Amino acid sequence: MQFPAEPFRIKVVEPLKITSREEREKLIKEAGYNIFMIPADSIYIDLLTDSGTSAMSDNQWAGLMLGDESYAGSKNYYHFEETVRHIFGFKNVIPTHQGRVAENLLFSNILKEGDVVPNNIHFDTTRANVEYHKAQAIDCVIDEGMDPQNLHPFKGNMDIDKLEAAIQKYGKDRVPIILLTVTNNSGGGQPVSMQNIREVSAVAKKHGIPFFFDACRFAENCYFIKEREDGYQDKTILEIAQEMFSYADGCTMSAKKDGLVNIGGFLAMNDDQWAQRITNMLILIEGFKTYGGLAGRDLEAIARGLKEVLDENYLRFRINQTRFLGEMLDKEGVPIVKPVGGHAVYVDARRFLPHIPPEQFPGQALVVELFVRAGIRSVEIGSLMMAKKDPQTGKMIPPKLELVRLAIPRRVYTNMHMQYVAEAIIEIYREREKLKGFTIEYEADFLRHFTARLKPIA
Ligand code: P70
Repeated sequence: MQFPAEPFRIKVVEPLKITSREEREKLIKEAGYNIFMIPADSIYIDLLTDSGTSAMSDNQWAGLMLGDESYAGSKNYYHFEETVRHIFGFKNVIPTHQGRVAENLLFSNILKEGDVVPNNIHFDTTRANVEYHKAQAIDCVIDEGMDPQNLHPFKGNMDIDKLEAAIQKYGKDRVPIILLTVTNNSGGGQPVSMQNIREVSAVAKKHGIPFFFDACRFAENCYFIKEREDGYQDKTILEIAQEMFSYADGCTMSAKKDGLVNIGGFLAMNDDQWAQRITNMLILIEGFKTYGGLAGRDLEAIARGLKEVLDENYLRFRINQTRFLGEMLDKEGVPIVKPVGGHAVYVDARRFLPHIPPEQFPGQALVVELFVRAGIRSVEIGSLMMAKKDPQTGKMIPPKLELVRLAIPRRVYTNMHMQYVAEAIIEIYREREKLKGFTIEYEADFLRHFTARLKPIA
């Protein structure tokens, strides 16, 4: 079978607007060639992010009706707490309205100026939250994880030597926490092996440093372990998750990914003192400890989503849908990051458009063309989003990779949608010499990709 069939059927539909090429040309021009500025209802297939874009199940929607909106002690909180404890195993469960608040609360309570936080690769918001506290975010992923062609099965693994070297260099007193992001989003949605998790945990224990997961896509990581790592083929996803989290002291979580909800997150940890300090701050900025910025019904949807995401039929479909989109592209020679990760396919724009230099944003050229030609929204992760400026000359220092991410929302699009996406990209690939680069007309001082205005090079 070419595709794994969807393990769900459609009960409610959301009609999609089909626009003409002329309409899309006008829209993107008005948007300053910035895909973040396009109204979502003018997009046919939206692959901007897999975060908060999941379709909830009938069971989750039914759960919303059981929302207990009591200020304190909502019954949905207890269901949520019990579910998180069962899967993640951590004693204290602190709800937040999304992942970056969990990060902020954690770092506000443990980081001080000059500290260092190692991770496989920090996601942008994690890095920003570390740096906001005047600490340094260090990426210690294995070298294979930075090579788009390397077929290592666990490209999200932490390089244990790099981790040890960082602890040696800065001293363990300046490393208040070790993080591990599963799957490794910034490296292409690549998994971390259980063996590697054990090794990271051993290093953390040896030095007495707490070890936390950034657990957004934990279930997808567990599926890869089951598929690829010896000894896990006969274990359930729940058993794999429980083992994985047993090696750590806590986690931050954006439930907008593997929680299968549109909003929500949490922090969970074993240490009572940390939990108490963080809870006090939660009450200051998010709300009481039994709702943390969410409604009771949201907590119910998360509790139900966390159980559903462990379903192996769901995960098999999920991971294979992403993989098959990647394989359709790969078969036609379109350069992509391999192996395909869990939540997205990443097109290698540098090899796709070698005639467009990084200063002219090859990834953005592809993003714009994909929208104009087919109404598909993707996102550039290259020189527009990630470049740094040389402080002396002001010249742009391009990042290592020029990528375009096609992130797949969970349970939202069918395989036929994926085929449409693949065909559009393959068509563009065949005519790739025609694509031209862009220059920047306006940019903000930081996070410029969100608001930049661009101009096509004639
Ligand atoms: C994404 C979104 C969010 C995220 C994450 C990891 C590993 C924490 C968070 C923060 C963000 C995004 C990027 C581009 C376009 C739209 C959205 N990732 N850790 O798509 O969680 O958003 O709940 O605060 O991936 O990768 P939260």
